[in-house]
Amino acid sequence: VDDNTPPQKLSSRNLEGVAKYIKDGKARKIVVMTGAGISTSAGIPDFRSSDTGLYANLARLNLPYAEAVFDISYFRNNPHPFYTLAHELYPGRYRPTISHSFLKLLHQKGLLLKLFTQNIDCLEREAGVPEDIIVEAHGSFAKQSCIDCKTPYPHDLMQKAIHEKQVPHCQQENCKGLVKPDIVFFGEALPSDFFDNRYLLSQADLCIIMGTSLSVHPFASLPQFVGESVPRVLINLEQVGGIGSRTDDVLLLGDCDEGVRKLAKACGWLEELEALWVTT
Ligand code: CNA
Repeated sequence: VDDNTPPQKLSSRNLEGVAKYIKDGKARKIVVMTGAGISTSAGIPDFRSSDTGLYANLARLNLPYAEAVFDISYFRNNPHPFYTLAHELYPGRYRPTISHSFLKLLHQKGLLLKLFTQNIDCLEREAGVPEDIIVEAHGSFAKQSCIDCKTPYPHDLMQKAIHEKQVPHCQQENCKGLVKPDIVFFGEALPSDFFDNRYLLSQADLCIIMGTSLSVHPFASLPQFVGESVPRVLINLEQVGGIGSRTDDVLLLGDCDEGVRKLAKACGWLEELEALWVTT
């Protein structure tokens, strides 16, 4: 659509239009999709930003190609690069951003139907979004198991291994397989939770997409399942995933913390949001 095509649901295809739609009570089932960009201001690098992204900074791990660090066959042969990275990314060091608190605020207001995140950093949980609202599409550091017999591995031992930069092994007799956090690697299936909750996208009355390059499938296809005339808002440094092609798509290009502050302000929630974030 060109910019002159009138929207069907929104009064205008901009921040004010989205805020009015929310304030008028038309957004009661919001689905949010997030990626690494909502955690960069917490100090966790994303993958694909050209200088600061993880892939641009993996040379020291001597990988054959950057994605190998999250490749299950590579991990079987050499788990050390992943564990070096896990040591840096492991939850506990980072604090949720105001973008995470915005998700908590939507939940508190009873407006958040589901949050689909690609992030593995657990910051959505730490910001107070309940576990049953979150679909961790690429898993997370919350659990870990043996890659061979799938037996869960105790969390305290995992924390110890990460802290001591050791590679943990399965404790089952006759197994001794490698243990890995239940993060979805390239070559592994997504959790059933992802597929079981996809139907919710067709029930959404507003979709917000934040901090993702929408380049990893099948996650990247989620916005297509949102109803044709349902507003989709992209809060991201760059335009991605064809968002902008529908009549009610809104692009809020820029930093996502800034974007959620502006949206909260336009909804009359800014003070509440800042207060929530400070106490997280
Ligand atoms: P990505 O491919 O690295 O894309 C990040 C996107 O966010 C890009 O479009 C950036 O332009 C944008 N971005 C970066 N910083 C900001 C900012 N401050 N404000 C707004 N936009 C910003 O990451 P995706 O999540 O799309 O890729 C999916 C991978 C990345 C998943 O499998 C994750 O597991 C994986 N990942 C997760 C984390 C984490 O958990 N924090 C960190 C790094 C990578």
